[in-house]
Amino acid sequence: MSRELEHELTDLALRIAREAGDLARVRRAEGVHLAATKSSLADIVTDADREVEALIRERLRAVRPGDGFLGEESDSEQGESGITWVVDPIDGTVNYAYGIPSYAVSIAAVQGRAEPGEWDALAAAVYAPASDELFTATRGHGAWLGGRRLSVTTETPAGALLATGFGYDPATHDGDLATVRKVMTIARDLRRAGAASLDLAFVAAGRLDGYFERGLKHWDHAAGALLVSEAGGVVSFADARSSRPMLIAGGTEVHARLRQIIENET
Ligand code: LIP
Repeated sequence: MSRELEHELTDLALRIAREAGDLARVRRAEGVHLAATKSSLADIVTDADREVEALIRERLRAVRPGDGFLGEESDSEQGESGITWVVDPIDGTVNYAYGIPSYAVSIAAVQGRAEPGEWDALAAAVYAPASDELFTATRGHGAWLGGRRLSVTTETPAGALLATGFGYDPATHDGDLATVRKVMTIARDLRRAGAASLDLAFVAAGRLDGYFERGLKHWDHAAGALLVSEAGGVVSFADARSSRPMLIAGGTEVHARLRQIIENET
């Protein structure tokens, strides 16, 4: 992969994420309409989710018609370039529907088989329209918030500020809360913001010391995971082959301590 192409992919992701985020912001102000529910009544999709993903897909196809596409709200497409775009048009959909300003457009370009642990993430953009913050990363060239280079935290003398999330299936909540109870032994406090891509962007920016969540979809974490690794952090999956793998992210020490607790909890 040429360095030039990786930077071109990041620039494309950046431009489209901003345009898509502006559309999401306009639709939010106009009023959000529920389009459907998916895995449960709590797992919703709005008209804006679908419209924003269609815009992203159209913009990508116009510039790179041979690439694959894997998005939350539309059919996947293989492509023949070896590059796949992994897209969550509005990550934090429930927040978006309720008017809580913690949502983001998440766009990642990956090379190889479009499976976490098998793909090479090349470029990422996570755009938070409500705060007008655009996080980007290019493989081997760092993670950035605008012109500021990002770094994960390395010391947690008062304990780690951690974030997590819960799935849409109420039957999984007891087990996830049991994990929270065990993880709190190393935490100063816990945040639950409701958008994995922003939780990962905040780990990359040093606003969180670590993040863990079971059952995320590829599009929830593809871009944010590259932000964390390019900011000097570590992202891994415990129970990688289970139906609900546990994503763990943080600086080296926090990641290791989270992984040890989570792997020893069963
Ligand atoms: C959301 C994730 C969040 C998780 C929610 C949901 P969505 O993605 O970003 O971390 O806790 O349950 O999966 O559905 O808003 O794209």
